[in-house]
Amino acid sequence: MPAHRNVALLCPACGHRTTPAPGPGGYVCRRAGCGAELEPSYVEEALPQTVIACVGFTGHGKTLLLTSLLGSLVDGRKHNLGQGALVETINPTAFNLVVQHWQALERGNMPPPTGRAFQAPGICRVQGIDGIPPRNLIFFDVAGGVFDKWDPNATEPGIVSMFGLADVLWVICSALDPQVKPHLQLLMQAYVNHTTSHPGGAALLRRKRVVVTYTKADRLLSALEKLGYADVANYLVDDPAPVDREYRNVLKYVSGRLADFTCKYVPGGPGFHAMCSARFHSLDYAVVSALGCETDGHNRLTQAVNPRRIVDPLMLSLER
Ligand SMILES: Nc1nc2c(ncn2[C@@H]2O[C@H](COP(=O)(O)OP(=O)(O)OP(=O)(O)O)[C@@H](O)[C@H]2O)c(=O)[nH]1
Ligand SMILES: [Mg+2]
Ligand SMILES: [Zn+2]
Repeated sequence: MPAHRNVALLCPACGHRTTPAPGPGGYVCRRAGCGAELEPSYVEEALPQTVIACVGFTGHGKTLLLTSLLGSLVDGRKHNLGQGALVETINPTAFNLVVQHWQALERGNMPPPTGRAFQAPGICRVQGIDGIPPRNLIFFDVAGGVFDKWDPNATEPGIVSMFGLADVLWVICSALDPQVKPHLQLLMQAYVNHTTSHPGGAALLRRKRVVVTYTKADRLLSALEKLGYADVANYLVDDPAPVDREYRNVLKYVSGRLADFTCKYVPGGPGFHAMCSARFHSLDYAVVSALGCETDGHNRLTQAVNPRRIVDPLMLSLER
């Protein structure tokens, strides 16, 4: 039997780790009740993988960030990952939706809110990024409603499994937004308590990274300026530099400035920062705008979609 059939990989349909079984078109998931087909290139080119899970209350911008990031990367739109960077989809069904949503945005239409709690993750292969060996990226997006009352015993098993598998948690927060519940510590405390109450839980957390991503930066600009973060506001407006050492230094600088902003101005920020610094492998901050402009309140964009800094959380997630 080829060695790759013994490699446990993540099944995009059920969100569990599986060793592939032979199937009609190549391979299928071995888990009872799933049996989904697995793409041969996914099974046979077993690249190292990074699992990224989006965590955040409803309406904070998880789906639009993933739509802008993955839709534009797969589309080959201009980005600062470098000329040789190649991003390819592995499970076309999950990506069809992302690409449809991205194309809707390019026509000025907003995609609908995330209905089902657990969605199949999107998997893509990235290569040719300076300093980052080829790897598979696996993105989970869930409906934020599950975080409003995080109860692992009552939550869909796919979501609990997602938390266990994630290498990086993207904590998605629309800071200073009166329309959405923004308490950062509440978002993570129940999950951290639950995990550390199990044997090995504290060690599991110490292997995970946290990247807080402040969304809807187009709405934050003037507040950032007023509160003494004009450097961060300028960073959002400037055109992104290509991914190189200097860019990485700037990312870390901005991350530090946003840590300061978190502890001073974000509800639940100081407790969150202290807890995540102590519990997780690393804690970084980024700020993005998936749209780059405001919506008109009727699901239309007021200008052409113009994402800002959406590659930053990804780069913070892939750094060693
Ligand atoms: N101005 C502005 N608004 C945004 C941006 N991103 C998201 N929004 C607004 O926030 C709303 C919610 O964004 P979603 O990405 O659907 O939020 P979500 O976190 O996926 O929400 P759930 O799926 O309900 O958990 C959108 O419909 C937009 O109105 C942005 O970059 N700029
Ligand atoms: Mg969503
Ligand atoms: Zn499966």
